[in-house]
Amino acid sequence: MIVLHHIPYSRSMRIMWLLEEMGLTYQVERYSITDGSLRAPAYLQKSPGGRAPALEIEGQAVFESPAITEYLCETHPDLGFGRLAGDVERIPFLQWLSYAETQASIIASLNLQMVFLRPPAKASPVVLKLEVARLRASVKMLEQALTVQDWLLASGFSAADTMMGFNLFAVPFFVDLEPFPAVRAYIERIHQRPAYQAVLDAEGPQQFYAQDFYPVPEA
Ligand SMILES: N[C@@H](CCC(=O)N[C@@H](CS)C(=O)NCC(=O)O)C(=O)O
Repeated sequence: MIVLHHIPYSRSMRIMWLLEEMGLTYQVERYSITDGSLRAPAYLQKSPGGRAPALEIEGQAVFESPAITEYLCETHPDLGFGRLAGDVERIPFLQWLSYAETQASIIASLNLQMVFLRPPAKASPVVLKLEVARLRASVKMLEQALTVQDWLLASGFSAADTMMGFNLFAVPFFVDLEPFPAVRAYIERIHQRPAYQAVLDAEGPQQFYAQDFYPVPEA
């Protein structure tokens, strides 16, 4: 039995989407970032850092979304979502798995400063401006890659794309995507995949962001 420990509309969406793409049967245990459930001793045994996702599979718990993604791809090579050792795309595949986390760390910082911080705490507009600029630069890199191909790898859709899906759900809340037509078309392609739609149906309306866009406040 596979159990996904999941926070709606978080990085664990990556794993839910990959499980859907793979057609695997799984159960979902839902958590909230704010209610302390990630700090429960039973959960810390599965994910010692108290983070989601964690995946219980074949009698063990795996945490870190790139590791879970790689493990699922390696244990289901026939499904073709990974690029295993020896594949000509092995290096770009691994790079995109990690790059998704590089970009997600900026998103996490912006979430903390723009969504979670409550008065009297106040984020620094200078830091926010820098973080948004760094996120925009990371989107520009995606734009360059996606201008020449439909998916992150030239050979087609892969688990590199399921890693990036969560990021591109979150990025438009902080960066205007108008100057990035290839990224917008990529998001459109993601939404057209039945497995991604199944995730959205399971998630229901997002309740994480209270507004459509978070502009950087004036200094
Ligand atoms: N590098 C980890 C990051 C996991 C992570 O930080 N997840 C967030 C949700 S997107 C979380 O669990 N946050 C809870 C907290 O920070 O307390 C991964 O990719 O799985």
